[in-house]
Amino acid sequence: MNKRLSMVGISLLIIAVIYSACAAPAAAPAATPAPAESAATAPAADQAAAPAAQSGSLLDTVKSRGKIVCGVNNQVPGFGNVDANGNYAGFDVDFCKAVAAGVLGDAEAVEYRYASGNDRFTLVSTGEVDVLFRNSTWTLTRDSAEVGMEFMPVNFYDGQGMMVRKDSGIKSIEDMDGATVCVQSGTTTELNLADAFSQRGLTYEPQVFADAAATWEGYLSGRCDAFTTDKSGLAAYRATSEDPGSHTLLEITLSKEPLAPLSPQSDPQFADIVMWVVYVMIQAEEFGITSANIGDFVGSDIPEIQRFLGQGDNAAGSLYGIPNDFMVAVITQVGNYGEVFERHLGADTPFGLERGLNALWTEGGLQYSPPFR
Ligand SMILES: N[C@@H](CCC(=O)N[C@@H](CS)C(=O)NCC(=O)O)C(=O)O
Repeated sequence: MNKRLSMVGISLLIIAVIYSACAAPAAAPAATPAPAESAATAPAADQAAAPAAQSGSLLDTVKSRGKIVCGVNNQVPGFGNVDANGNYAGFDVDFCKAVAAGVLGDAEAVEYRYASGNDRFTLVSTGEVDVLFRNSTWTLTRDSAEVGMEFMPVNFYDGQGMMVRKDSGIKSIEDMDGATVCVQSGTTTELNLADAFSQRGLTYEPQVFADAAATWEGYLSGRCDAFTTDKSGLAAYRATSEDPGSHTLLEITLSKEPLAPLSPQSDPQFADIVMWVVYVMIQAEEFGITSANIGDFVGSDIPEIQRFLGQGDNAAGSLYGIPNDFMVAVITQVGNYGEVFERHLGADTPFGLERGLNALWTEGGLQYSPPFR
C-alpha cells in the first residue's frame, strides 16, 4: 500500500491525544443526537491501553506465536458469528483462516478476538490484533495515519439499507419523517443516517445501541420504526429472525460501504501479506482454481499458473518472508473467493445473497486482483 510511514511513535502519540479528547463511552441503549463526523473513527476511551510492545516484525511475532490474532465480529450471521459448536464461522472468519494458512500453513492457527463497533480500530492501531476482518468500511478518516491502520483490498462491497416492518406502511425514506431509527454506535451507519435525513429535510430520532444484537432487539421490541445497517447485516438479521416475511428492506442504498480488512500501519510488510492473501482468493476464482481441483494446477506447465502458485523458481511468497507457494495452502485449506462466498452467503445458505458487486470483474462485478507477476 502507499503509506509506508515510519512515524509510528508520532502516530501513537496522536492516537493518545485522540483518546483523551474523544472520551465517548458507549452506553446502550440510549438515544443520542446526530453524531459528529469523528464518532466513527475515534477509538473508545476504555480501549486506551498502551500499545502492545512489538520488537521485530509482526511477521516474526506471528511466527513465534504460532498463530495469528484476528479481530472478528460475533454478531453477524454469515459474516462473523459463533456457531452452535462454539466456533467462529462466517465469510470474514474464512479470511482470517486464509491469512493463517498463507503465513503459517495452517488455517486453524487463529486466535479470534471479538471486535465491537466501538473498540475494533483501537485493537488494530495498538497491535492487539494482527488483522481485523470485521465488516468495516474503508473511509478516508479511518485510513489516516493518525488512526494508525492500513486498509487492505475490499473483500465485500456493501451499502447501507433500511429495514421496516412490512405492516408499517413505510415505502421510502420520505415516509419516515419523525420516525425512530435503531442504529449502532461507532459505525458509518450512524453518520450516513444523519446525512440521509438532513439531506431530505426530514427529522428522525435515533435510538443508539452499542452492538448489533441490542440494536436488532430494540427494533424487534418496537422501540424503533426502522433498523438500519449495512445490507449484509440486514439480510443476516432478517434471515435468522422468527418471521423474516414480516420485515422489508426499503428499495434504497444510502451509502457505499466497501468492507475491508485492516492491520496495524506500523508494519507494511504484514499488511502486504494480508493484501496478497485476499488477492490469491480472487485470482484463484478467476483462474477457476478451487480447493477441490488445485491438485490439477500445481504441476501446470502454463507460466501464468506457475507464477500464481509460486512454482519452480518463481519468486512469490519468499519476497514477503512466507512460503513461496503460500497460495497453495490458502486455496487448499480455505478455497477461492467464490467458494467462500457461496459457503457462507450464497444460494444454499439462509441468506441467499447474490454476488452483485462482489462478482469478479470478468462477470460484471468489482472483484479484481492485480497480476501475480
Ligand atoms: N460497515 C459499517 C457498519 C459495521 C457494523 O458495525 N455493523 C453492525 C451492525 S450489523 C455490526 O456488525 N455489529 C456487530 C457488533 O456490534 O458486534 C462500519 O464499518 O461502521
